[in-house]
Amino acid sequence: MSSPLPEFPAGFTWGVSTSAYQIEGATSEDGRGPSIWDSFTHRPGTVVDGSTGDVACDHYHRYAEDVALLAGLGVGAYRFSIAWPRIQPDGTGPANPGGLGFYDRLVDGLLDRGIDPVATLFHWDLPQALEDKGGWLTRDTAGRFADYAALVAGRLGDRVKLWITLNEPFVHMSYGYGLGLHAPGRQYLFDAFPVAHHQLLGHGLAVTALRALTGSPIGITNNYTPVRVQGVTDADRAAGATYHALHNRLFTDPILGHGYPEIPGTDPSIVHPGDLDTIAAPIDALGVNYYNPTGVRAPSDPDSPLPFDLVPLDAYPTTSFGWPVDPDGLHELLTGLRREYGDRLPPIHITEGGCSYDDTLDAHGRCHDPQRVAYLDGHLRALHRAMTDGVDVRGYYVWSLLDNFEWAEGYTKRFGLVHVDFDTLTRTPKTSYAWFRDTVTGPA
Ligand code: IFM
Repeated sequence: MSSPLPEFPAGFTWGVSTSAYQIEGATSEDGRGPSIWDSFTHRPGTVVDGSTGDVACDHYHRYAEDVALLAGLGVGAYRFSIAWPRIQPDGTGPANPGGLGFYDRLVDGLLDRGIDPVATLFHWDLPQALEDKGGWLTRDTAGRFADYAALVAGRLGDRVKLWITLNEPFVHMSYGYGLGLHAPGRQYLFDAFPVAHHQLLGHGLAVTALRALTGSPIGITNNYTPVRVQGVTDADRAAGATYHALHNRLFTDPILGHGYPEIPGTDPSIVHPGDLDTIAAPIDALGVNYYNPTGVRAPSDPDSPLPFDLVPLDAYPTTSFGWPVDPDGLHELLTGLRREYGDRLPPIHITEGGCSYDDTLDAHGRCHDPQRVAYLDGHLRALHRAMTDGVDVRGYYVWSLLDNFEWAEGYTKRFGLVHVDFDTLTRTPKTSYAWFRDTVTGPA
């Protein structure tokens, strides 16, 4: 942080991101139905601290305070997600007025403060009733998702400024249906491939449904990771290529019209004629979430069920999650996307970037988080270099506005620019909040 940050182009969007289950709480109010995350977190042993999102940051009741925090931050956009089970408690049928009303108030509150609402339609909280019918393993869920998207856009289509269909479908597939570490907690390994296809199909159908109801840009958000092969053998390189195909290409190739990459063990028979055209419906924005690179090598156990081992990268400092901090990885992945997809690549929005550290309040009630400031500073410089090198990036959203419920890690990982005391729900802006405000609004 020796020199001032380079200048970003006029019109570049600065924002912050959150998601419904991670902050809202109020899980049974105003007609909301149960989601797979309610069921999962209430099953003993699923979340490290035994916690749930029942209250989370209580954003559902405190959203006005949170909108004021956004206004104080000076951001131009706020990315939040809509909880499907608030809109359709059982995942089908007419919209629940109580659920739509909440997002209506939130969107208007943002617009009143000059903040663009950016809405993600699915950030992993599937209505439990749909999971009971097979969830994303079932083709029907794709159609249900498009119906839900239409209900939301019918109400908010005139005011949401950017639509994101799905958040990180790779993580939802692999953690939720492959490894069982997230809801719904299924452990199907490569048999989870239908979850990829049906999420993609749902995305494509939702894009078409949204087009009819909004003039705002539409995109999808993927999580990307530069693969660092840890080994020198052909088998290590092959393992790296497989992991790259799975994590980085499975959800991007078909959306950008390239069809599916070769992935060993996946069953192509679930892809019906016409599906790839539906999935490749043109999009206006690609959401990119970047946190860290991943070390990969050939499996050390010949009986491993996976065709790769994921290994720690010792050369980097780590966050409290143990994630390696490598700002150059952001430059590498952005220039790599540009190289791989060329002119098919839509404008990129970095819909998430951030880090968890063990942030505490000092004796004066302040929260000093210099590591987060350094993380963001380094990543914004890398982003700027990628833009100078020709990648079209329109915005950067910090994950997250608030410390929140970090899935299987419960409340043990803090990603916020604002500290949350989970006993009192008091919000305390951290040093990084002031730093980001100065970055967004320019020197005083
Ligand atoms: O908290 C998550 C978010 O829900 C999706 N992207 C990564 C974040 C940090 O793990």
